[in-house]
Amino acid sequence: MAPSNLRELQSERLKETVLRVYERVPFYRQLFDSHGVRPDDIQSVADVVKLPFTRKKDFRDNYPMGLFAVDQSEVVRIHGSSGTKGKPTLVGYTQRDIQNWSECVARAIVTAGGRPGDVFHVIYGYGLFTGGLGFHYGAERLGMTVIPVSGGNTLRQITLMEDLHPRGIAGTPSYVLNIAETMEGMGKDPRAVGIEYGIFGAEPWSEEMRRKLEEKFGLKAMDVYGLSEVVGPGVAIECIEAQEGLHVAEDHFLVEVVDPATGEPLPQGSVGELVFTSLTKEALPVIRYRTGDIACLLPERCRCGRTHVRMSRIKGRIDDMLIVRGVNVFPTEFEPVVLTMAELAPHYQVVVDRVGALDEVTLMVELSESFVRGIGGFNPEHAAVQRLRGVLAERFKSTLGVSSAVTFCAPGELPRSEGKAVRVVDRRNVYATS
Ligand code: DLL
Repeated sequence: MAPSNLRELQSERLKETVLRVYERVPFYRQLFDSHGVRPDDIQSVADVVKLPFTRKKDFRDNYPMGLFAVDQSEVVRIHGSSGTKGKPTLVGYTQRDIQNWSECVARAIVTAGGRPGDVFHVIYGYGLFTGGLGFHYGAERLGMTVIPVSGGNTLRQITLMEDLHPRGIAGTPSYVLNIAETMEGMGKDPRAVGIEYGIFGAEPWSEEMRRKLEEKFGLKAMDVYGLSEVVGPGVAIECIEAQEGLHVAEDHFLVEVVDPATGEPLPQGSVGELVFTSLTKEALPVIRYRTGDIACLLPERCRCGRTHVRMSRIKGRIDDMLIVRGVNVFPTEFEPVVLTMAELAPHYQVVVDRVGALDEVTLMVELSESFVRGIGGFNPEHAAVQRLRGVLAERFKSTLGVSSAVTFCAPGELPRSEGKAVRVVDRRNVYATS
């Protein structure tokens, strides 16, 4: 769609959404009133900045269904945030919402190279999490042959992949890497499955992880972004043509980037916090939802020809940001260093502790099996491991600007993910007295 037509469509839909929440959701009426905003102040997308923000806390305070704009009897499905932190957030969909969402996911799958008739292996968890069922309905809508495997049971995943030869897969990058390594451990080559495209998201990952997944499976890896409060997967996806930036489904979701500290809108291209306003949702419209995710919008038109704006990879979450001796670091920034060193396995955790008033960061990382074999067994005191410690410290200093302590683990020692990987272990509050 030409950008000017898109703006018109967005403006119409924004006006409808604002009116809908004002009339139907007491929370929004109060919020708008307290900010002195009336629905007819909003005449076009440019007016979105007049609206107040909403946050995760608003979902918690109105748990379970206080933000819904329809009667419960019109809600055909409930999902929840994966709740890696605190209580889950519940979200709901009308029949029409499910149709629109499926349409978004179907379009996302096509953008990533999927076609009707493809065998499509869904590894995202089925259940309250939006990943499994979100992809499932989108893939069915597209007319794919969907294998609803869900997460876990790695050996069964492998058998099904070997027997059904999916053209496409969708799952968290950390778990799909885990599947590849399990296959290699069994003497199998993941490339033999013949997967052509993988749709990876739901957790932060890096270009190095993309290269690793592409190399192991011989597939093309695309990044998919979404969050339950907004809809689930399908909010944005990379195209297979460029694999550079994720096209936002702008006819359904209005995206802004704001300064995380002040909430001020930032010019296109600046890095800040993503904020979404839904444009077509019935059951649970969201107005200027502060995602906590850090990214930027890419102003240039994509070479695939799509006109929907692209966002960068997520650089991290505001609440995961560490301040190590005054330097801001996202835990994901460790990944590129870890994944490019042959001595290390691609499994790591960032442990944060507080020593006095300062954050101390320790990277726990596994040595690779070949390296351990080469030095005659796992021995953190070995001279080669000590040398490695020095090399790593230097790389962290030069790429992240901070030094971090490193604890080497034996191959297989760190927990493996079957869904979203736990990359940060925060010990700062363990000793807090309450
Ligand atoms: O993770 C929805 C989803 C399912 C997206 C399947 C992609 C694929 P939640 O459980 O509500 O929903 O978690 C949303 O996960 O705010 C981000 O912090 C993070 N996240 C999601 N996709 C990406 C991504 C689903 N591609 C939260 N890169 C979001 C980095 C991501 N972080």
